[in-house]
This record gives sequence, structure tokens and C-alpha cells, in this order.
Amino acid sequence: MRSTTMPPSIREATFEVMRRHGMTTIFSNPGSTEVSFLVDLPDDIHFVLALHEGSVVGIASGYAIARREPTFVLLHTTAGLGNAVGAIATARVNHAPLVIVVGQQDRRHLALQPFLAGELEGLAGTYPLDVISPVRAQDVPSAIGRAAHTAMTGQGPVLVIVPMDDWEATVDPGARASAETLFQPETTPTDLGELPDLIAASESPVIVAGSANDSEDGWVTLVGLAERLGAPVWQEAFGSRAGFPQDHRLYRGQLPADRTRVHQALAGHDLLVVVGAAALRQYTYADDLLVPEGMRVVVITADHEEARRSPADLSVLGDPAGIVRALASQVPRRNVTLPDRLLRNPAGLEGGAFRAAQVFAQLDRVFGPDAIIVEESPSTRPLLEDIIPTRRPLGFLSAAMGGLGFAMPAAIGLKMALPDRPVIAVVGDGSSLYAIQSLWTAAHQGVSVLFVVMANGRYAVMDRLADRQQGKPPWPAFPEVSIGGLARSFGCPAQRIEDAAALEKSLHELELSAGPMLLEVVVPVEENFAP
Ligand SMILES: Cc1ncc(C[n+]2csc(CCOP(=O)(O)OP(=O)(O)O)c2C)c(N)n1
Ligand SMILES: [Mg+2]
Repeated sequence: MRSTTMPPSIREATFEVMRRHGMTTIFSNPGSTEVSFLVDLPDDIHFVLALHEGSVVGIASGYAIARREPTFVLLHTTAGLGNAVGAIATARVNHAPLVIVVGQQDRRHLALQPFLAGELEGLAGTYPLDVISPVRAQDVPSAIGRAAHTAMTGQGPVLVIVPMDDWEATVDPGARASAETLFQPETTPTDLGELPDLIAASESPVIVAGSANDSEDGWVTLVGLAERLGAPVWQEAFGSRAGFPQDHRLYRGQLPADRTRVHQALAGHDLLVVVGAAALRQYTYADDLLVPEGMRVVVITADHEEARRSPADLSVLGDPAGIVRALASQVPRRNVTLPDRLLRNPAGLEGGAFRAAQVFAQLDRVFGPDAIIVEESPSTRPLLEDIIPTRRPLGFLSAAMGGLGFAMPAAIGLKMALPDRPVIAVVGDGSSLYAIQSLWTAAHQGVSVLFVVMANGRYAVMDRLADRQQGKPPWPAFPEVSIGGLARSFGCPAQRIEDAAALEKSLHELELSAGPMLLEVVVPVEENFAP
């Protein structure tokens, strides 16, 4: 025990910094270099173990996205950070504010490259917003405070590398070097440059809502602008979040992800207004102009990179909701009536052979608009987005960059942060295997996520891409893999579902707060989908 007259240790000072930033839960998979930090944690600091670092960072990302607060992660030197790099890249693109402390060997013999010494600085490349190697043990607490500020202002992950002997060092009272509080006032700008004129001059504007517009304020302000302009609204292709209510009469659907189909979708419009995304996210390359000839493009985003790289006539940098609110009051109301979008009638999907569409229609009927759908189901994603429109902010979440292994852990973190909303991870069987051990954390912590695994026994989307090349894929199918069996081995109950009646029964009997449940739903490969 430290006597009361001794200055606190770096470890104790770090707990103080963590408390100040609301980071009282540690998500981790630790090793020997982290033991001195972790043993005998104070009662108010909670520890959540995941059995692989991809799952650690995925769970922390879901938690951070839901809480909109910095979230503390602890990883073990090269092996731990290396395992986590894909998930850190996803956290960056999904805007998850993470403070990731990476343990390092003891400073006193680092120069001799001891066992487990890490070459850590460049390991995650440019995916972290910053990588801080405190020069002295004294600088560790303030580095963690600085990392929390950067994670919040830049909305992404920040690494802090801490040698294991630093935790026991004592604090030098003069060592404070990060702002205790960093307050960013909300602003609604008055000067929007050429933006109002560009919009007033347009005969027929069209809006693309991006993932970064997914907030109560973002939805309300963009609905206001769209209604004032009578402009149709598309969701950005492969978005990680929904930027607009998808049951609104002006909503037109997911914008296609290639230039040819973008032209069809945007034909007849002369101005494209992208809010909360870059212009424009694509998937397969098509040899054409990005947008129809003569169309002007405006991008409104808080992300400097998106603002800079978009081939736009005008990029406006700032909080989308504040800018859109100001904009709506400065542009004339247009009197146009658009036809309502023809929505698929989910009731019409039930009956016939059991397939993905029926699964989604049943999920929507049972859980309704309040559910959070975490999507990672490559071949059935378009169907899912069609059948379950997002009707509440944060109703939809997906890995922004397409790296598999996000949905299962992220759903767990979301549910830990938002226990009152139903959280459903809809995951391909192949996708489920990248972070399957996250199920153990859900079971151990009693986190009530419903995992719906679309079990078609193969990488259907990859097979379709190979078909398009008119070639034969070398990768086999994997029908013998039992995702339910794996789930049970991690302590997560599971059921195998082979028809609509079994799904109905299982959803009816499901106790929403009794811990996790995995449904392995046996479905055929979809006939009609275009990757
Ligand atoms: C980490 C990672 N590895 C590989 C891929 C490439 N990939 C994209 S989709 C896919 C197959 C997904 O299969 P499954 O989840 O079963 O979905 P299905 O296509 O059957 O609907 C693969 C391997 C990826 N996106 N991320
Ligand atoms: Mg599959």
C-alpha cells in the first residue's frame, strides 16, 4: 500500500484521467506487459475480456458509437495490436472514438529487444488518428487525456504505447500537459458562401444522405431541407449508417455503387447535394463520368478528408446538421410533388419457399422500428435494406469499409451501451467466423443480442463475383460448419431454423433480456443479387 504522503503512481493518475473522460470500462485481451496495470483494479473500473483482439476492438467500437464517448481499449504489444489492425481500420472509417493503450516491454531494457518487445509505432499504419509514444513515464496520463480529446474531435481511434514499468513510476506534480476539459460549442453558421445561391439556381436538386448524418438532429434538419426543396433523397451506397428516415415519402432507396447505375438513378437532376458523406462511394468501377454530364455537386461534411477528396463544385466543411439547418432557412420553398416510392409489402413476402426475404420480414414484424440492425450479410444486404427500412437514428450499422468480423462484436458493444433497444446482428455464415469468439463475451457478460446467421454454407457473394468472371473459384463451400455448435461451445445458446414456422416460434419464445441467442437460419443462395 502506498502511504498517503507519497505522490500517486502513474497508474493511479491514469485512472483519474480515465474517470474524467468517462472511460471506466476497459475492453481488453491482455498479456504480461499489461499485468502491472490491471491487477487489483479499483472497484469503479470495469474490465471486459474478449478472446481475440479483433473482437476486443469491435465490441469497443460498438460501445463507443452508441455512447458517443471515448472508449478505453488495452492491447498486448505486437501480437495484440497486429491482430487488431483490421478492426482499428474499421473503427477509423466507422468514426468510433477509441483510446487504445498498447502495452510495451520494460523501458529499462527495450534497447536490447527483450522477449515481447514490439515495433509498435507504424504497425497500424495511418489508420489511427494519432500514435503517441510518451517520452517519459511522467507523460503517460496526459498522453491518454490528449488521446481522448483527439478521439472525440477526430472521431476515430488513437494509440498510446506504454512500457510496462511506467505504471509504477510516481507522478511528478508539474507534469500536467493535456486540457482537463475540451469544450466544442455547437454553432449554426450564418455565412454559407455560395451554397444558398447554388441551390436556389437549381431546377431539380437531389440529395444523398450519408452515414455521418445519422443523428436525431441530422435527420430532422435534412427532412426539413428535402421537404422545402421537394427533393428526392437517396442513401449513400454501402453506408455504415442511415442518414435519413427510410419510411419518408421523399426517400428513394440506396444509391447504386457504380457510375452507370448512378446515372440512371440521378437522371433529370441538375444539382447533387451530398450530406454527411463524400461524393460518391463506389464499389465496382464503371468507365463513365462519376455523375451525369452538367450536374453540379455540393458536399456538406465535417470530415476534412471527405471534403477535400470529393470531386465537387463546392465542399462545405462543418457539422452537417448545423449547416443544413441554416441552409433551409436561406433557400426558397419549391412547389413540387413527387410520387411516393413504391415500397415492398413485407406481408407479400411470407409464404412460398423459406428464404432470406421471409426472415427479414419476420424480424421486422417482431422487433419493429426501434431495433438496431447490425448488418454483415453480403449477398442479402440489398434485400435486408429494402425490407427493413431504418426508421430511427442508429437503426442500422455496418462496417464502413467492408472488412468482415465487425457486426458480431459491434452488436455486443452497442447492446452493452443501449440495453433498452433490441439489437439484432444479421450475419452471413462466412462473416460470422471472423469474430466468432466474441459470442463468449456476450454470454459471459449476459449481453442480450440476437444473432441471426444466414447459413447458406458458402461465400455466396464471392461465388457470384467468380461467375461474373466466367471462371471457377478455387474456394470450396463449407456446409459442414455448424455455427450453432460453435456458439454453444462459447456458452451462447443456439437454435437451427429450417422453416418459417420454426422461426416464428423461436422469435415468439425469445426472451429479449435473457442473454444472447444465436439463430442459425438455413437459407438457399439468393437467385437475384448483384454484388
Ligand atoms: C476480413 C475479410 N476477409 C475477407 C473478405 C472478403 N469477403 C467479402 S464477402 C466474403 C464472403 C462472405 O460470406 P458470407 O458471410 O457467408 O455471406 P454470403 O456471401 O454467403 O451472403 C468474403 C470472404 C472481407 N470482406 N473481409
Ligand atoms: Mg454464406
